[in-house]
Amino acid sequence: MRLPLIPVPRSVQVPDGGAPVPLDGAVLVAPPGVAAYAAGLLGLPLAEVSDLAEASSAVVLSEQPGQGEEYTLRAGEGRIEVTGGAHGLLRGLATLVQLRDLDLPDAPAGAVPAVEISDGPRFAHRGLMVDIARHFFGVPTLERVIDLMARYQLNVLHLHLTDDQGWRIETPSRPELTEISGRTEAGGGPGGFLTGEQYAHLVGYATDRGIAVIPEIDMPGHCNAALHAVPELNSSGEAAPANTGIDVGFSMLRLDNPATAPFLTDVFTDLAAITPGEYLHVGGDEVWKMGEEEYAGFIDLLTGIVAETGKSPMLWGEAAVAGLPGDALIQLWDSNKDPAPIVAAAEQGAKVVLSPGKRVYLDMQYHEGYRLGQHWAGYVETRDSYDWDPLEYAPALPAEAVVGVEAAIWTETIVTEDDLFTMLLPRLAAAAEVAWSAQEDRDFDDFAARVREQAGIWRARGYAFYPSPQVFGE
Ligand code: TNX
Repeated sequence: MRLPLIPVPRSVQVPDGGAPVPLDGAVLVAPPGVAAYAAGLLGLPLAEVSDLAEASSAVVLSEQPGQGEEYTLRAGEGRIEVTGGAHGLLRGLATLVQLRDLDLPDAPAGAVPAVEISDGPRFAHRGLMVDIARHFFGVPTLERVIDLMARYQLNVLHLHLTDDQGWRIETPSRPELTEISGRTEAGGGPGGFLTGEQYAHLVGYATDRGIAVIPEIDMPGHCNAALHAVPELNSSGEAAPANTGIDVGFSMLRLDNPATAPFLTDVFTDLAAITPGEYLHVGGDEVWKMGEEEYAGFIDLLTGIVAETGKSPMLWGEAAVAGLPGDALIQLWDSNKDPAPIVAAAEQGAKVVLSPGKRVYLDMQYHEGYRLGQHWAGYVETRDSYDWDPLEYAPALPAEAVVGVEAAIWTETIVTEDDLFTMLLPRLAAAAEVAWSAQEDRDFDDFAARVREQAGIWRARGYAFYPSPQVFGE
């Protein structure tokens, strides 16, 4: 039996004639770090190891320190045992939930087939960037995004929190940012922003699922929301008008403005204070109207401020021209640009995450004339997101510098939650498998068959998706 799991695990063995394990009536034994989350996810009561002898069926999670995200899952004879490090247990749980939810011929509803799985990720960074600046998406939608990410073994949620159209994160040192630019968005809608409390809730929700949140404040371009809320950032001293269009590349801060450096220090210090993770993303993309020297000065300033906060900087690929510190994480996105500066930075120790537009920009239209999305990087159908090898994508990069893959969804044209999930699915599942599974275990037709099985869960959970003809047929 081929199990329709996504991403495809490293090794799956289905013993002949093994009886499925019913979850109905099972008890759960789990270490404290994951117990509450696992009990909620599986809907099982917690028990002690000493109770196991009497339990007719049980799920037992046992933590083995130092195993990273690797896990094993064994189901049979009334027991489901998952072993791994703290994060490995979470990945094993994601697989267990898929096994429970899928309609499998050999297991009744709610039961898990007898199986032995041993699994672990190809890449350490498996991300999704969500732009909540062009159009705002709040806590309920982002929780549903995180749920989906957890289901498919993704582990980094990158939130694009600011852009020309709005400022989406409460920034205590500069309250006017959200008071003024929290109310604007592309197309003139009401906007919105995350309060510090809501943001902390999301970070906790993600952390429970083994997902790190990387917040981005995009500077020194893509900053009209700041120019609109903070007059002194403008050379004229007057607030810029709000921007509700979707052009890029026009706005920028100025390095010689005495208000600029204190502003950046304030906002990134505030951001660091609500970020338990290692990285702050400082942007750096598409500053089209700035000279090279001023741009490099900005990148130095930004990476210096991030260092002061004790974090490491993440930046869009073009920032590599400035020369980056060895702890930088570079997000390569534009396949048309010369990769030499990124290669040079990688040779100095920087790491690279791959976000090639023509593969994993999930705001690209599925096909010509599709009702959502743009197409500057091409049309991106499911197979485009799936059929590529990250290590062959930028061959000049030292392989050890490539730490992962990050899909991105920009929201210029994406307004509703259904729009968002229609663009994410099924391509996010493809990106997740690219990032997790070994290249030699991947095959598009096989993936498409598994997506058809997974779509039942999407329907049941109310996730909109694009019925790609490549997957579902014409
Ligand atoms: C490029 S990718 C951008 C974004 C746009 C996106 C639209 C990148 C770093 N910048 O500002 O939203 O294209 O696809």
